[in-house]
Amino acid sequence: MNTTIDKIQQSAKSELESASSVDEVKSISIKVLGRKGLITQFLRNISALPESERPTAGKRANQAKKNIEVLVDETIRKLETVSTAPDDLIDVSLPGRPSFAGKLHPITQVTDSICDIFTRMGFEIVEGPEIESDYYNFEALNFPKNHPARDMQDTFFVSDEVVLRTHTSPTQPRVMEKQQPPVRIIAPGKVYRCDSDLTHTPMFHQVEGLLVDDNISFGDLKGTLTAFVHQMFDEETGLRFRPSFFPFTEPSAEVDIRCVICRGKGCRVCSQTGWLEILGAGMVHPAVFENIGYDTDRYSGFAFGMGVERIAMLKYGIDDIRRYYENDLRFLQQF
Ligand code: 2NM
Repeated sequence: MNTTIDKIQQSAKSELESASSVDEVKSISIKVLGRKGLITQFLRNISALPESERPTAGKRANQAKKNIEVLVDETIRKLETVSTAPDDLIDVSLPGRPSFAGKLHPITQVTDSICDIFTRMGFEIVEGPEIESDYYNFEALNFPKNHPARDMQDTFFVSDEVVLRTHTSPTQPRVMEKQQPPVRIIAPGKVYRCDSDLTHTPMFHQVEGLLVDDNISFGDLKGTLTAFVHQMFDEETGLRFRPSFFPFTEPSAEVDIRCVICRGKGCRVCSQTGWLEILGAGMVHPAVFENIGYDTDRYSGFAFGMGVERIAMLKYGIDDIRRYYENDLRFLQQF
């Protein structure tokens, strides 16, 4: 009799120990403790025992039942903890999520390298307002009242006398008004023109330079810009100065470099000419110095201006300026 109840308890215990799911535990529980289970059957059979053994057998069976119930509960609790554990635990062996490192916009990078080159040649960086008076944007720079650049088609007017600057050069008379030569400055920044296509955006970036001192010649201008091009592109890059016209310089020149794509053979980028226009320049017009009050008998100077987007397009071989402003990370992350 005792051996039977011991066997039931023993085998229930070992089955529960090796159970791997809650369902399995439940079926063990039914098999042992259920209405038709082993313990119930055992209790029903007690009447067949000699009378003297019945009380002890009953007590032992009930004790075994309680023991197994406790084991069932414990086993279920253990299995439930294990099965929810993966959600709560941190698996330190998994690779980490990559962190996203930000970087400077390609136009900022190119503006910085242009500024670095001129800073090493002794130029100082100056900045001015993007909302500018008609006086500094045009009048002081010798753009006459009827100049096409002053037309509504090209210039964003804030009011009759206030514009979004169309170039960064207004910064320069602002500096000259406050100091006598020598002046050696570059003015980087945003400028605005009412224009939009493959090579023009209504907002773009310029760097303009100005140098004023005794005995400044066109040779100084050529030497300075040649040094710039050789550092910006490479030492082998050829330059060409073509006569041109700007209201604030006389003489004026347009500066071309040998095509960085085909090296001068002729290709789509240089329209088969072998040359790429990269900046405008010239000797500062005496009328500009007269507006400031500089002694035009003593001082001369040169000035130049370049579009940063254009330089960046040539440097990186990009054919659509709008790529810079679409905020497409697949494009921007390449720089
Ligand atoms: C250019 C081309 C030629 C220029 C002139 C001046 C100033 F203020 F000195 F008169 N600043 N920048 C200049 C001259 C800019 O950009 C295409």
